[in-house]
Amino acid sequence: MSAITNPWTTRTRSAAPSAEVRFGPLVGHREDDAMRRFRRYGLGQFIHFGLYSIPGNEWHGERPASLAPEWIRAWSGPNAPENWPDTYDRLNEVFDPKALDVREWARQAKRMGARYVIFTTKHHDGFALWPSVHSDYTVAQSPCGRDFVGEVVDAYTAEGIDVFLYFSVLDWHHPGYTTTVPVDEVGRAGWQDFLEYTRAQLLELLDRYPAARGLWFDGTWDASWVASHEFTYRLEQELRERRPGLIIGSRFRNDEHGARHFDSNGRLLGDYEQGRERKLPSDHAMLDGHDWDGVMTIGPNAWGFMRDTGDEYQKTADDLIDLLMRCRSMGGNLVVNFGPDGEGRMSAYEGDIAEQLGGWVRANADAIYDCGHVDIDPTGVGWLTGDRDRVFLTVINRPVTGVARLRLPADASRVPVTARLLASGRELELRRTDIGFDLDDAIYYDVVIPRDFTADRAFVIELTLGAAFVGVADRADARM
Ligand code: FHN
Repeated sequence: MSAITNPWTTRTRSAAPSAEVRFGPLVGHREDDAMRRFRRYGLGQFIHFGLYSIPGNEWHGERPASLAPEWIRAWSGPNAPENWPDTYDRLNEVFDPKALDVREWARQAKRMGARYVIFTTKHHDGFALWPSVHSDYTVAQSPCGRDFVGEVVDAYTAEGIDVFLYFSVLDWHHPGYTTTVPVDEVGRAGWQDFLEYTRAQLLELLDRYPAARGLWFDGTWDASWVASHEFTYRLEQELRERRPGLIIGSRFRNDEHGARHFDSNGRLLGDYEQGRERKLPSDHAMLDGHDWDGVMTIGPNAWGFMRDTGDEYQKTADDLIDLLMRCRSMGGNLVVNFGPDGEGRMSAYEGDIAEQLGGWVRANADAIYDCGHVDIDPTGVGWLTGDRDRVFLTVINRPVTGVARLRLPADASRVPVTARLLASGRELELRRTDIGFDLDDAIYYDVVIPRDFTADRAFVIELTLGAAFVGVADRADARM
Protein backbone atom coordinates (compact mmCIF):
# COMPACT_ATOMS: atom_id res chain seq x y z
CA MET A 1 0.00 0.00 0.00
CA SER A 2 1.47 3.36 -0.92
CA ALA A 3 1.55 6.38 1.40
CA ILE A 4 -1.31 8.87 1.19
CA THR A 5 -0.67 12.52 2.04
CA ASN A 6 -3.53 14.63 3.30
CA PRO A 7 -3.22 17.88 1.29
CA TRP A 8 -4.43 20.14 4.11
CA THR A 9 -2.66 18.71 7.11
CA THR A 10 0.22 17.30 5.03
CA ARG A 11 -0.01 14.28 7.32
CA THR A 12 1.11 11.14 5.59
CA ARG A 13 -0.44 7.79 6.34
CA SER A 14 1.53 4.81 5.26
CA ALA A 15 1.41 1.10 5.74
CA ALA A 16 4.80 1.26 7.43
CA PRO A 17 5.02 -0.33 10.90
CA SER A 18 4.82 2.07 13.87
CA ALA A 19 7.96 4.07 14.36
CA GLU A 20 9.43 4.44 17.80
CA VAL A 21 8.78 8.05 18.82
CA ARG A 22 10.17 9.56 22.03
CA PHE A 23 9.38 13.19 21.27
CA GLY A 24 5.78 12.92 20.16
CA PRO A 25 2.61 14.33 21.81
CA LEU A 26 2.79 15.66 25.36
CA VAL A 27 -1.00 15.60 25.66
CA GLY A 28 -3.70 14.08 23.53
CA HIS A 29 -7.20 15.21 22.68
CA ARG A 30 -8.19 17.76 25.35
CA GLU A 31 -11.61 18.08 26.95
CA ASP A 32 -10.87 20.85 29.45
CA ASP A 33 -12.64 24.23 29.66
CA ALA A 34 -10.00 26.04 27.61
CA MET A 35 -10.36 23.65 24.66
CA ARG A 36 -14.14 23.61 24.87
CA ARG A 37 -13.99 27.40 24.75
CA PHE A 38 -11.65 27.22 21.73
CA ARG A 39 -14.22 25.09 19.86
CA ARG A 40 -16.85 27.77 20.38
CA TYR A 41 -14.76 30.72 19.17
CA GLY A 42 -16.05 30.32 15.64
CA LEU A 43 -14.52 33.53 14.33
CA GLY A 44 -11.15 35.04 15.12
CA GLN A 45 -9.09 38.04 14.07
CA PHE A 46 -5.42 37.85 13.11
CA ILE A 47 -3.37 41.06 13.30
CA HIS A 48 -0.02 41.46 11.57
CA PHE A 49 1.56 44.63 12.88
CA GLY A 50 5.23 45.54 13.12
CA LEU A 51 8.06 47.40 11.41
CA TYR A 52 6.95 46.05 8.01
CA SER A 53 3.72 48.05 8.46
CA ILE A 54 5.77 51.22 7.81
CA PRO A 55 6.87 50.51 4.19
CA GLY A 56 3.59 48.74 3.43
CA ASN A 57 5.26 46.73 0.63
CA GLU A 58 7.06 49.63 -1.06
CA TRP A 59 9.97 52.01 -0.64
CA HIS A 60 10.36 55.26 -2.58
CA GLY A 61 7.93 54.06 -5.23
CA GLU A 62 9.62 50.68 -5.77
CA ARG A 63 8.27 47.37 -4.59
CA PRO A 64 9.49 43.78 -4.49
CA ALA A 65 8.18 41.59 -7.27
CA SER A 66 6.89 38.65 -5.28
CA LEU A 67 7.03 38.90 -1.53
CA ALA A 68 4.24 39.15 1.01
CA PRO A 69 4.50 42.68 2.51
CA GLU A 70 5.59 41.46 5.94
CA TRP A 71 8.54 39.76 4.21
CA ILE A 72 9.84 43.00 2.70
CA ARG A 73 13.10 42.81 4.65
CA ALA A 74 14.03 39.86 2.40
CA TRP A 75 13.85 42.11 -0.70
CA SER A 76 16.75 41.55 -3.09
CA GLY A 77 17.35 41.89 -6.82
CA PRO A 78 17.85 44.82 -9.17
CA ASN A 79 15.18 47.14 -7.80
CA ALA A 80 15.95 46.55 -4.11
CA PRO A 81 17.20 49.74 -2.39
CA GLU A 82 20.90 49.81 -1.59
CA ASN A 83 21.72 48.38 1.86
CA TRP A 84 18.07 47.46 2.18
CA PRO A 85 18.35 45.07 5.18
CA ASP A 86 20.20 47.78 7.14
CA THR A 87 17.60 50.38 6.20
CA TYR A 88 14.83 48.00 7.21
CA ASP A 89 16.47 47.06 10.49
CA ARG A 90 16.64 50.71 11.47
CA LEU A 91 12.91 51.25 11.04
CA ASN A 92 12.66 50.69 14.79
CA GLU A 93 14.23 54.14 15.15
CA VAL A 94 11.12 55.75 13.65
CA PHE A 95 8.43 53.33 14.81
CA ASP A 96 5.88 55.53 16.53
CA PRO A 97 2.27 54.75 15.60
CA LYS A 98 0.70 57.74 17.28
CA ALA A 99 -2.72 57.18 15.71
CA LEU A 100 -3.01 53.75 17.24
CA ASP A 101 -5.76 53.25 19.77
CA VAL A 102 -5.76 49.52 20.42
CA ARG A 103 -9.10 49.83 22.21
CA GLU A 104 -10.61 50.85 18.85
CA TRP A 105 -9.17 47.70 17.21
CA ALA A 106 -10.75 45.66 19.99
CA ARG A 107 -14.14 47.36 19.63
CA GLN A 108 -14.05 46.78 15.88
CA ALA A 109 -13.19 43.10 16.42
CA LYS A 110 -16.05 42.83 18.89
CA ARG A 111 -18.49 44.30 16.36
CA MET A 112 -17.19 41.80 13.80
CA GLY A 113 -18.04 38.94 16.15
CA ALA A 114 -14.45 37.74 16.79
CA ARG A 115 -14.05 35.70 19.93
CA TYR A 116 -10.27 35.49 19.79
CA VAL A 117 -7.43 37.50 18.35
CA ILE A 118 -3.99 36.29 17.30
CA PHE A 119 -1.46 39.12 17.58
CA THR A 120 2.08 39.19 16.18
CA THR A 121 4.36 39.64 19.17
CA LYS A 122 7.45 39.06 17.02
CA HIS A 123 7.50 38.34 13.30
CA HIS A 124 10.41 37.01 11.22
CA ASP A 125 12.27 40.35 11.46
CA GLY A 126 12.86 39.64 15.16
CA PHE A 127 11.41 42.94 16.38
CA ALA A 128 9.53 42.46 19.66
CA LEU A 129 6.28 44.37 20.14
CA TRP A 130 6.74 44.17 23.89
CA PRO A 131 9.68 45.56 25.87
CA SER A 132 11.49 42.25 26.09
CA VAL A 133 14.46 42.32 28.44
CA HIS A 134 16.07 39.57 26.37
CA SER A 135 16.54 41.70 23.25
CA ASP A 136 17.75 45.14 22.25
CA TYR A 137 15.40 45.19 19.29
CA THR A 138 12.03 45.99 20.78
CA VAL A 139 9.46 48.74 21.27
CA ALA A 140 11.57 49.91 24.23
CA GLN A 141 14.29 51.03 21.79
CA SER A 142 11.74 52.82 19.57
CA PRO A 143 10.36 56.33 19.95
CA CYS A 144 6.91 54.88 20.74
CA GLY A 145 8.14 53.28 23.97
CA ARG A 146 4.86 51.41 24.20
CA ASP A 147 3.98 47.82 24.94
CA PHE A 148 1.65 46.80 22.12
CA VAL A 149 1.32 43.23 23.31
CA GLY A 150 0.17 44.46 26.71
CA GLU A 151 -2.21 46.95 25.10
CA VAL A 152 -3.74 44.21 22.95
CA VAL A 153 -4.06 41.79 25.87
CA ASP A 154 -5.78 44.43 28.01
CA ALA A 155 -8.05 45.94 25.38
CA TYR A 156 -9.24 42.68 23.84
CA THR A 157 -9.67 40.95 27.19
CA ALA A 158 -11.79 43.91 28.30
CA GLU A 159 -14.04 43.31 25.28
CA GLY A 160 -14.36 39.61 26.16
CA ILE A 161 -12.09 38.52 23.29
CA ASP A 162 -9.43 35.92 24.11
CA VAL A 163 -5.85 36.65 23.11
CA PHE A 164 -3.41 34.26 21.43
CA LEU A 165 0.17 35.35 20.95
CA TYR A 166 1.69 34.81 17.52
CA PHE A 167 5.43 34.13 17.83
CA SER A 168 7.82 33.55 14.97
CA VAL A 169 10.73 31.33 15.91
CA LEU A 170 12.52 32.20 12.66
CA ASP A 171 14.40 35.41 13.46
CA TRP A 172 16.36 37.54 11.00
CA HIS A 173 17.81 39.73 13.74
CA HIS A 174 19.38 37.34 16.22
CA PRO A 175 23.02 36.68 15.25
CA GLY A 176 22.82 33.03 16.32
CA TYR A 177 19.86 32.18 14.10
CA THR A 178 20.68 29.84 11.25
CA THR A 179 18.41 28.01 8.83
CA THR A 180 20.67 24.97 8.61
CA VAL A 181 22.02 22.71 11.33
CA PRO A 182 25.22 24.35 12.66
CA VAL A 183 28.35 22.37 11.83
CA ASP A 184 31.10 24.04 13.83
CA GLU A 185 31.68 25.21 17.39
CA VAL A 186 30.92 28.86 16.68
CA GLY A 187 27.68 27.99 14.87
CA ARG A 188 26.62 25.62 17.63
CA ALA A 189 27.31 28.19 20.33
CA GLY A 190 25.32 30.82 18.42
CA TRP A 191 22.43 28.44 17.96
CA GLN A 192 22.46 27.49 21.63
CA ASP A 193 22.35 31.16 22.47
CA PHE A 194 19.39 31.59 20.13
CA LEU A 195 17.52 28.67 21.74
CA GLU A 196 18.02 30.18 25.19
CA TYR A 197 16.79 33.55 23.94
CA THR A 198 13.68 31.93 22.41
CA ARG A 199 12.93 30.08 25.63
CA ALA A 200 13.45 33.24 27.68
CA GLN A 201 11.16 35.31 25.45
CA LEU A 202 8.39 32.72 25.54
CA LEU A 203 8.50 32.42 29.32
CA GLU A 204 8.61 36.20 29.54
CA LEU A 205 5.47 36.46 27.40
CA LEU A 206 3.63 33.98 29.62
CA ASP A 207 4.74 35.76 32.79
CA ARG A 208 3.97 39.26 31.57
CA TYR A 209 0.58 38.42 30.04
CA PRO A 210 -1.22 35.92 32.23
CA ALA A 211 -4.51 36.66 30.45
CA ALA A 212 -3.20 35.30 27.11
CA ARG A 213 -4.79 31.95 26.34
CA GLY A 214 -2.57 30.48 23.69
CA LEU A 215 0.61 30.61 21.64
CA TRP A 216 0.37 30.56 17.85
CA PHE A 217 3.73 29.56 16.38
CA ASP A 218 5.22 30.33 13.02
CA GLY A 219 8.59 30.00 11.28
CA THR A 220 9.38 26.55 12.65
CA TRP A 221 10.30 24.84 9.41
CA ASP A 222 14.06 25.39 9.18
CA ALA A 223 16.37 22.39 9.55
CA SER A 224 18.06 23.94 12.59
CA TRP A 225 14.77 24.06 14.55
CA VAL A 226 13.66 20.65 13.28
CA ALA A 227 16.92 19.16 14.58
CA SER A 228 16.28 20.71 18.02
CA HIS A 229 13.42 18.31 18.78
CA GLU A 230 14.58 17.43 22.26
CA PHE A 231 14.89 21.09 23.24
CA THR A 232 11.45 21.94 21.81
CA TYR A 233 9.86 18.94 23.54
CA ARG A 234 11.21 20.07 26.91
CA LEU A 235 10.26 23.67 26.22
CA GLU A 236 6.68 22.77 25.35
CA GLN A 237 6.53 20.80 28.60
CA GLU A 238 7.84 23.81 30.50
CA LEU A 239 5.38 26.22 28.85
CA ARG A 240 2.47 23.95 29.72
CA GLU A 241 3.63 23.64 33.31
CA ARG A 242 4.08 27.38 33.58
CA ARG A 243 0.58 28.04 32.29
CA PRO A 244 -1.89 25.19 32.81
CA GLY A 245 -4.62 25.29 30.18
CA LEU A 246 -2.38 27.04 27.62
CA ILE A 247 -3.33 26.19 24.05
CA ILE A 248 -0.53 25.45 21.60
CA GLY A 249 -1.04 24.72 17.92
CA SER A 250 0.58 21.95 15.90
CA ARG A 251 3.32 24.09 14.37
CA PHE A 252 5.60 24.44 17.33
CA ARG A 253 7.71 21.34 17.06
CA ASN A 254 8.40 18.02 15.40
CA ASP A 255 9.47 14.57 16.51
CA GLU A 256 13.01 13.15 16.30
CA HIS A 257 12.33 11.84 12.79
CA GLY A 258 11.52 15.32 11.52
CA ALA A 259 7.74 14.75 11.31
CA ARG A 260 5.99 18.11 11.78
CA HIS A 261 2.38 18.78 12.85
CA PHE A 262 1.89 15.03 13.36
CA ASP A 263 4.48 12.65 14.71
CA SER A 264 5.75 9.73 12.67
CA ASN A 265 2.83 7.63 13.90
CA GLY A 266 0.26 10.21 12.83
CA ARG A 267 -0.46 11.63 16.28
CA LEU A 268 -1.17 15.36 16.45
CA LEU A 269 1.63 17.48 17.94
CA GLY A 270 -0.14 20.21 19.87
CA ASP A 271 -3.71 20.87 20.88
CA TYR A 272 -5.13 21.68 17.49
CA GLU A 273 -4.12 21.50 13.86
CA GLN A 274 -2.79 24.58 12.10
CA GLY A 275 -3.00 23.22 8.58
CA ARG A 276 -1.96 24.93 5.39
CA GLU A 277 -2.80 28.58 5.82
CA ARG A 278 -5.12 30.29 3.33
CA LYS A 279 -6.47 26.83 2.51
CA LEU A 280 -9.19 24.86 4.20
CA PRO A 281 -9.78 21.15 4.52
CA SER A 282 -12.02 19.87 1.77
CA ASP A 283 -14.10 17.62 4.00
CA HIS A 284 -14.69 16.79 7.61
CA ALA A 285 -13.20 13.30 7.33
CA MET A 286 -9.82 14.87 6.56
CA LEU A 287 -9.65 16.19 10.12
CA ASP A 288 -9.73 12.86 11.95
CA GLY A 289 -11.56 14.50 14.85
CA HIS A 290 -8.85 17.08 15.56
CA ASP A 291 -9.56 20.65 16.57
CA TRP A 292 -8.33 23.20 14.07
CA ASP A 293 -8.36 26.77 12.85
CA GLY A 294 -7.89 28.19 9.39
CA VAL A 295 -6.17 31.55 8.97
CA MET A 296 -7.11 33.67 5.97
CA THR A 297 -5.92 36.84 4.31
CA ILE A 298 -8.34 39.31 2.74
CA GLY A 299 -6.11 39.71 -0.33
CA PRO A 300 -4.38 36.73 -1.96
CA ASN A 301 -1.23 36.55 0.20
CA ALA A 302 -0.63 39.69 2.19
CA TRP A 303 -0.62 39.56 5.97
CA GLY A 304 1.08 42.86 6.69
CA PHE A 305 -0.12 46.24 5.45
CA MET A 306 0.02 46.76 1.69
CA ARG A 307 -0.06 50.38 0.60
CA ASP A 308 -1.30 49.56 -2.88
CA THR A 309 -3.20 46.35 -3.50
CA GLY A 310 -3.41 47.14 -7.24
CA ASP A 311 -5.67 44.76 -9.07
CA GLU A 312 -5.22 41.92 -6.58
CA TYR A 313 -8.54 40.41 -5.68
CA GLN A 314 -9.76 41.37 -2.22
CA LYS A 315 -12.16 38.96 -0.57
CA THR A 316 -15.61 40.35 0.01
CA ALA A 317 -17.80 39.97 3.07
CA ASP A 318 -19.74 37.33 1.10
CA ASP A 319 -16.54 35.37 0.50
CA LEU A 320 -15.74 35.48 4.19
CA ILE A 321 -19.26 34.42 5.22
CA ASP A 322 -18.92 31.46 2.88
CA LEU A 323 -15.48 30.57 4.32
CA LEU A 324 -16.64 31.08 7.91
CA MET A 325 -19.57 28.71 7.54
CA ARG A 326 -17.44 26.22 5.63
CA CYS A 327 -15.03 26.17 8.59
CA ARG A 328 -17.84 25.88 11.12
CA SER A 329 -19.45 23.03 9.17
CA MET A 330 -16.21 21.11 9.81
CA GLY A 331 -15.93 22.24 13.44
CA GLY A 332 -13.07 24.72 12.88
CA ASN A 333 -12.56 28.42 13.52
CA LEU A 334 -11.97 30.96 10.76
CA VAL A 335 -9.39 33.62 11.57
CA VAL A 336 -9.51 36.69 9.31
CA ASN A 337 -6.31 38.69 8.99
CA PHE A 338 -5.99 42.47 9.31
CA GLY A 339 -2.86 44.45 8.46
CA PRO A 340 -2.89 47.95 9.97
CA ASP A 341 -0.55 50.60 8.53
CA GLY A 342 2.55 51.99 10.23
CA GLU A 343 0.38 54.43 12.17
CA GLY A 344 -1.79 51.60 13.43
CA ARG A 345 -4.80 52.42 11.26
CA MET A 346 -6.92 49.67 9.77
CA SER A 347 -7.70 50.27 6.11
CA ALA A 348 -11.14 51.50 5.12
CA TYR A 349 -11.67 48.26 3.19
CA GLU A 350 -10.86 46.10 6.21
CA GLY A 351 -13.05 48.31 8.40
CA ASP A 352 -15.94 47.85 6.02
CA ILE A 353 -15.40 44.09 5.87
CA ALA A 354 -15.44 43.93 9.67
CA GLU A 355 -18.76 45.80 9.85
CA GLN A 356 -20.45 43.79 7.10
CA LEU A 357 -19.28 40.47 8.46
CA GLY A 358 -20.27 41.55 11.95
CA GLY A 359 -23.80 42.43 10.85
CA TRP A 360 -24.27 38.97 9.36
CA VAL A 361 -22.69 37.19 12.30
CA ARG A 362 -24.95 39.00 14.79
CA ALA A 363 -28.09 38.01 12.89
CA ASN A 364 -26.98 34.39 12.57
CA ALA A 365 -25.03 33.83 15.78
CA ASP A 366 -26.98 30.68 16.68
CA ALA A 367 -25.64 28.97 13.58
CA ILE A 368 -22.04 29.91 14.29
CA TYR A 369 -20.72 29.77 17.83
CA ASP A 370 -22.15 26.85 19.74
CA CYS A 371 -22.39 24.58 16.75
CA GLY A 372 -20.23 21.99 15.14
CA HIS A 373 -20.19 19.47 12.35
CA VAL A 374 -23.42 17.61 11.55
CA ASP A 375 -23.44 14.43 9.54
CA ILE A 376 -26.13 15.44 7.05
CA ASP A 377 -25.50 16.27 3.41
CA PRO A 378 -26.70 19.75 2.38
CA THR A 379 -26.61 18.70 -1.33
CA GLY A 380 -24.49 21.64 -2.49
CA VAL A 381 -26.92 24.29 -1.22
CA GLY A 382 -24.47 25.61 1.38
CA TRP A 383 -23.05 24.65 4.76
CA LEU A 384 -24.61 22.79 7.64
CA THR A 385 -23.84 23.39 11.32
CA GLY A 386 -25.71 22.32 14.43
CA ASP A 387 -26.01 20.39 17.63
CA ARG A 388 -28.19 17.48 18.75
CA ASP A 389 -31.48 19.34 18.52
CA ARG A 390 -31.08 21.90 15.76
CA VAL A 391 -29.33 22.15 12.45
CA PHE A 392 -28.63 25.33 10.52
CA LEU A 393 -28.42 25.39 6.78
CA THR A 394 -26.52 28.42 5.51
CA VAL A 395 -27.82 28.87 2.00
CA ILE A 396 -25.01 30.03 -0.26
CA ASN A 397 -26.35 28.67 -3.55
CA ARG A 398 -30.06 29.39 -3.63
CA PRO A 399 -31.62 26.67 -5.80
CA VAL A 400 -33.79 27.80 -8.73
CA THR A 401 -36.13 24.95 -7.82
CA GLY A 402 -37.17 26.94 -4.76
CA VAL A 403 -36.34 23.97 -2.61
CA ALA A 404 -33.33 23.58 -0.27
CA ARG A 405 -32.75 19.85 0.03
CA LEU A 406 -31.06 17.88 2.80
CA ARG A 407 -30.04 14.28 2.28
CA LEU A 408 -30.23 11.91 5.26
CA PRO A 409 -29.66 8.17 5.53
CA ALA A 410 -32.99 6.38 5.00
CA ASP A 411 -32.78 4.91 8.50
CA ALA A 412 -31.92 8.17 10.31
CA SER A 413 -33.63 8.20 13.69
CA ARG A 414 -33.60 11.98 14.12
CA VAL A 415 -34.81 14.07 11.24
CA PRO A 416 -35.92 17.67 10.59
CA VAL A 417 -39.42 18.38 11.90
CA THR A 418 -39.72 22.17 11.61
CA ALA A 419 -38.02 24.85 9.53
CA ARG A 420 -37.79 28.63 9.75
CA LEU A 421 -35.61 31.49 8.63
CA LEU A 422 -33.18 32.13 11.47
CA ALA A 423 -32.89 35.89 11.11
CA SER A 424 -36.63 36.68 10.91
CA GLY A 425 -38.23 33.61 12.47
CA ARG A 426 -40.51 33.15 9.44
CA GLU A 427 -41.89 29.58 9.36
CA LEU A 428 -41.08 27.57 6.25
CA GLU A 429 -42.77 24.57 4.68
CA LEU A 430 -40.82 21.34 5.20
CA ARG A 431 -41.46 18.21 3.11
CA ARG A 432 -40.25 14.68 3.55
CA THR A 433 -39.36 13.61 0.06
CA ASP A 434 -38.94 9.99 -0.90
CA ILE A 435 -37.49 10.20 -4.37
CA GLY A 436 -37.90 6.44 -4.77
CA PHE A 437 -34.65 6.23 -6.64
CA ASP A 438 -33.50 2.60 -6.81
CA LEU A 439 -30.34 1.91 -4.80
CA ASP A 440 -30.65 5.28 -3.14
CA ASP A 441 -30.29 4.66 0.53
CA ALA A 442 -31.38 8.16 1.40
CA ILE A 443 -34.42 10.14 2.40
CA TYR A 444 -34.66 13.84 1.60
CA TYR A 445 -36.05 16.77 3.52
CA ASP A 446 -36.99 19.74 1.39
CA VAL A 447 -37.40 23.24 2.75
CA VAL A 448 -39.52 25.42 0.51
CA ILE A 449 -37.96 28.86 0.11
CA PRO A 450 -40.82 31.30 -0.49
CA ARG A 451 -40.64 33.04 -3.86
CA ASP A 452 -41.39 36.36 -2.20
CA PHE A 453 -38.41 36.06 0.12
CA THR A 454 -35.52 38.11 -1.17
CA ALA A 455 -31.96 38.04 0.16
CA ASP A 456 -28.88 39.79 -1.09
CA ARG A 457 -26.51 37.64 0.93
CA ALA A 458 -26.34 34.14 2.36
CA PHE A 459 -29.19 33.32 4.75
CA VAL A 460 -29.73 30.64 7.35
CA ILE A 461 -32.57 28.15 7.71
CA GLU A 462 -32.97 26.71 11.17
CA LEU A 463 -34.39 23.18 11.40
CA THR A 464 -35.33 21.42 14.60
CA LEU A 465 -34.72 17.70 14.82
CA GLY A 466 -37.16 15.14 16.15
CA ALA A 467 -37.97 11.46 15.95
CA ALA A 468 -38.30 10.04 12.44
CA PHE A 469 -41.81 9.32 11.22
CA VAL A 470 -42.24 5.61 10.67
CA GLY A 471 -45.20 4.28 8.75
CA VAL A 472 -44.61 4.23 5.03
CA ALA A 473 -45.08 0.62 3.97
CA ASP A 474 -42.17 -1.03 2.24
CA ARG A 475 -43.04 -2.12 -1.24
CA ALA A 476 -41.31 -5.12 -2.67
CA ASP A 477 -38.45 -4.13 -4.95
CA ALA A 478 -38.35 -5.19 -8.60
CA ARG A 479 -36.51 -8.39 -9.38
CA MET A 480 -33.77 -8.60 -11.93
O1 FHN B 1 5.76 33.64 6.66
C1 FHN B 1 4.62 33.83 7.44
C2 FHN B 1 3.73 34.90 6.92
O2 FHN B 1 4.44 36.10 6.84
C3 FHN B 1 2.53 35.07 7.84
O3 FHN B 1 2.92 35.49 9.13
C4 FHN B 1 1.78 33.79 7.93
C5 FHN B 1 0.59 33.83 8.86
O4 FHN B 1 0.08 32.60 9.13
N1 FHN B 1 2.65 32.69 8.35
C6 FHN B 1 3.90 32.54 7.66
C7 FHN B 1 4.06 31.48 6.73
O5 FHN B 1 3.57 30.27 7.14
